[in-house]
Amino acid sequence: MRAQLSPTGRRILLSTVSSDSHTWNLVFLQLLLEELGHEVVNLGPCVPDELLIETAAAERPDAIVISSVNGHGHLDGVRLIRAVRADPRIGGIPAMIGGKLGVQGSEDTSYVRELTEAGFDAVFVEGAPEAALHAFLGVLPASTPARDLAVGTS
Ligand code: B12
Repeated sequence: MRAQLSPTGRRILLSTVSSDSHTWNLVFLQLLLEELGHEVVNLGPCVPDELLIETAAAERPDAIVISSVNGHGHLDGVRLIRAVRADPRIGGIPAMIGGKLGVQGSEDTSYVRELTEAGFDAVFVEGAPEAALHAFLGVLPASTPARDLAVGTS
């Protein structure tokens, strides 16, 4: 059953990348986003690109939020977002990524440009306040009501 969306709530597909088995970052973000009035589908750890793409095509979220902390996020993220942008069903969905995306610590932000050029709309580097994510989601277009999706309208 779908939770009630707040007026500023968005339907979020939350995931990590295929190599990443860390879970509490996803749990934390799901709880935070739900507390802020968003509806979250959390795919959990080690998500194959194909699973994320097919879930996005089925769920038609307002945004895709990727969290990765194992240090491979900058590599897996580029591959993943290129695949998302190349798929005409979901290529226009706003997407953001954050966490511990590299292995050089919070000072290293060299991957931000690569991730944005590959297709992410926003990259939240380590230490960025989660409030920034909420603010970014808040400026996205209002959510399509779930009942409209159920009858297949767009
Ligand atoms: C628990 C843990 C594990 C557990 C995970 C168990 C599980 N089921 O989750 C296990 C033992 C499996 C594990 C494995 C590994 N881990 Co580990 N792990 C940790 C540890 C100790 C805690 C992570 C955690 O749960 N944090 C709690 C959550 C709530 O916080 P968080 O993850 O930091 O997420 C916050 C922010 O990053 C931010 N955030 C995250 N994503 C996003 C996204 C957006 C959009 C935004 C805005 C914010 C945001 O918000 C979250 C809440 O504040 C950290 C060290 C640490 N103290 O952080 C290392 C750590 C993440 N692991 C690390 C590594 C290297 C590994 C391994 C590669 C080790 C190895 N050689 O095998 C493997 C990787 C496995 C894999 N395939 O991914 C490194 C990553 C290094 C890096 N990125 O530079 C860390 C940082 C340890 C270290 N200091 O070296 N790990």
